[in-house]
Amino acid sequence: MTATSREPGDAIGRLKKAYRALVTCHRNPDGDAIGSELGLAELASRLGVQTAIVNRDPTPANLGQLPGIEAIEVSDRLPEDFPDGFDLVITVECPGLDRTGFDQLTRLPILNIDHHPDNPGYGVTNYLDPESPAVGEMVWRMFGEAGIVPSAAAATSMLVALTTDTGDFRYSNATGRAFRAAAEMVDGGARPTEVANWIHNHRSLASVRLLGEALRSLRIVGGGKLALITADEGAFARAGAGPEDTEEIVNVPRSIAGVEAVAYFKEWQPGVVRISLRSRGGVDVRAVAESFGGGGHVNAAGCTVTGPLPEVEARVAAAVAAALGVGL
Ligand SMILES: [Mn+2]
Repeated sequence: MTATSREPGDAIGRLKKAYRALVTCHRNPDGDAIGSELGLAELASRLGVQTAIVNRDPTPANLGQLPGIEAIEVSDRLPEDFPDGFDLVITVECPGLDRTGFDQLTRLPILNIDHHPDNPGYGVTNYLDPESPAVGEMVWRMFGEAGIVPSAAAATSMLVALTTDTGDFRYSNATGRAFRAAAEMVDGGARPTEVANWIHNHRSLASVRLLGEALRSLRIVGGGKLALITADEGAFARAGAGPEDTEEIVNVPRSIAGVEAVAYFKEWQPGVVRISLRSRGGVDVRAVAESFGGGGHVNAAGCTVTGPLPEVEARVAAAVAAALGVGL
């Protein structure tokens, strides 16, 4: 018998029946996955249920200071005593079981907790709410349903989940429901300033130096609509930066008034140019990326093109300008 519900009652009932649960989330975990796991671990413990949290990929560095984070084990295999030492698997934020990066999970009953609309309900118990702004908010509701007041640490974890999944309460899922849950979490001891610091103030020095290098290269073309930035081998060397330091940089030129698309050219390896494309509104940079063998979303895409940097820049800039309907 399987059960699927938008309400937390069945999930609480299933959790209460367990003695030890394996908790896991999707590969390359984000704040919602990690924060929800930590909230669930506290809820389980308060219900007398033991947990082991095992993720396939490391916790992002900026979440490393979350209270209770040391409970998360990162491994490419399930614990030695799986399945015998457990009687429940809880998957967090996984629209498909394969997203966990583990096989064998079906050897135990699965409690599937997710807010992705395409989750098919592969668990024995499925707590699925596509209207929820974050799985962290769904776990918050589980506490309410169980009549348990979360600790300030758990409230903080769930506020991290909600804050990251709503893009600091700026995305379309920043609904009244999201703000109401956040207000309860803050009343419950979560500190938004601390959460914002963890999420945002953990850049590496090398990434800020690389931002400087990239901004020095800034060119605005196409009548002010297209911004181009580049970090070549020399820029990476001067900044002491590597590929892991390139994130977020592309969003800086996108914030310039009038700019509708950005192309960011990264060459940390000679002759191989990684390109990140960003746009606003209906400007389809995915189509541009696809024409160079890459892919992504309409407003955020990428591709890798081999060849001399100036030549690659010229070809890709021309394609983005065409998508914008402007000349260079
Ligand atoms: Mn989520």
